[in-house]
Amino acid sequence: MDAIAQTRTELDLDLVVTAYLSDQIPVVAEPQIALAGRSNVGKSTLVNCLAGRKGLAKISATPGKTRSLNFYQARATGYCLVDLPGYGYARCSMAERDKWAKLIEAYLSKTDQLRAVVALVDCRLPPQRLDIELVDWLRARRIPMIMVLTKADKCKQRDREARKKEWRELAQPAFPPILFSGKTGLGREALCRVLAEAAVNPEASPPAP
Ligand SMILES: Nc1nc2c(ncn2[C@@H]2O[C@H](COP(=O)(O)OP(=O)(O)OP(=O)(O)O)[C@@H](O)[C@H]2O)c(=O)[nH]1
Ligand SMILES: [Mg+2]
Repeated sequence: MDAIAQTRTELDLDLVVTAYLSDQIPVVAEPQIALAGRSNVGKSTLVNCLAGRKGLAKISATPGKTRSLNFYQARATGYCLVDLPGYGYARCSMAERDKWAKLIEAYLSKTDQLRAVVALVDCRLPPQRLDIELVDWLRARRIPMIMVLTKADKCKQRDREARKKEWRELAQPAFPPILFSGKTGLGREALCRVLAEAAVNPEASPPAP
């Protein structure tokens, strides 16, 4: 199925691997796109929205729900989405961030197939320190970035556009920031198109070591 046809349907996502520790991280041959962002920002909700299946990824109003790397294979498109644990919520955030960084570094060192990282930020909030750290971290590793502004259904149109502009200037992502709502499906098709493009984009190939 070509990428355009795929954007009109649900992504056929299957959870194939869950890794809690670095030695559980698999070597996956397919192109991969990872989802990163603070706890509670809506990463797992986005997976479910793309798949059109509410119970595929576990979501929770309590931050810190996802504690593992979860690999979802998008069968028809041939790439993997990797739902990363959220970070930056616990009080001991330095230790938590250190753990997050180690797990992600372990992941990055095992794959040369990472094509891009989707950086999710909450549309309702001005850029947060942890969001900026993530963006800087990705930029330092030359990992192409797709910015997704989540919970757009809870944000006024004027504020949404202002935030989008702010992030475009701040992060200079590989693609224009996407306003997204897991509740209404806003931005879903645009994101599917960008994911399909990023997965095959030779410009967006392995990050610098
Ligand atoms: N209104 C609205 N609520 C959302 C949206 N996305 C996520 N939520 C809610 O935000 C909460 C957290 O969502 P999750 O998808 O579990 O967030 P996460 O980023 O995976 O969180 P961790 O696994 O802790 O890192 C849940 O209560 C969701 O229902 C959205 O687009 N709109
Ligand atoms: Mg989650």
